[in-house]
Amino acid sequence: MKKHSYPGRFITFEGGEGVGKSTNIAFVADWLKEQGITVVVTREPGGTEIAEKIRNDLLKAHHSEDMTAMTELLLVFAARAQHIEKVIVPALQRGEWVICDRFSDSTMAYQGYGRELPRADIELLTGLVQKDLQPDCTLLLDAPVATGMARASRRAEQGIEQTDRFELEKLSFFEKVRQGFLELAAHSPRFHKLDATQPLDKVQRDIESVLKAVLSGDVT
Ligand code: Z5A
Repeated sequence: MKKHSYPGRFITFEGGEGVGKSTNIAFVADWLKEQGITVVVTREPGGTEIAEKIRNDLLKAHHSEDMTAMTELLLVFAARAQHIEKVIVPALQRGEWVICDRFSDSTMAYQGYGRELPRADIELLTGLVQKDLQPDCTLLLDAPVATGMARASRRAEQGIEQTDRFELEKLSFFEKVRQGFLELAAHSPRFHKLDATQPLDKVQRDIESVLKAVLSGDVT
């Protein structure tokens, strides 16, 4: 896929549950604003009214029937089509930086590696929905599955959080997802894999180095 030609930058955060995506996105948004950059923070699935409705159905733990893997895949892309056209591309056209919590690498990792849907189908849908849009830079926060799960459950104890449909999956599912992310990162120069088991301030110094490289044009 060729690079997009919009004046803004598109940065995505990827990784398993509880690795620190939301925490570090807040840090990145503040850091970029300090550099005088206008930032749009968004997430997938979601980011628009319609896409958030699709998210609710995707994450709802119990439906009266099972959701098939193909339905899940198509819902993810339906939400993404709306998100790209209504939020991501307009912001990039205005020259803003879009920081997105998950994007289509999550689809390849969860629906491709996790659910074992044909990767060629996912690539086909990616081309159809994204056209020439791909992230300029993807920060993969990597940690053992158990570490992310422990963090997420500690966070859940502190607030009111409902278990979502993915959280009902077995450990082996999340191991396949992690492996998927690692394989994607190994084959694409836009990925920056960061060790998310480090103390938060060290993870943030690592993220800062990547962002400085993006700003100076050394990356992408
Ligand atoms: N999904 C899919 O299947 N296909 C797709 O295409 C897309 C998504 C786009 C919703 O994702 C689900 O959608 C997701 C995959 C699927 N399901 N799963 N699993 P989500 O992003 O909304 O949910 P999530 O992945 O479960 O994210 P999360 O639990 O919100 O985790 P996080 O944002 O990465 O972590 P956090 O909230 O920033 O941090 C967790 C806790 O750890 C928190 O208390 C922090 O203070 C703490 N923390 C963070 N960093 C550190 C460090 N370095 N040290 C110690 N403690 C830390």
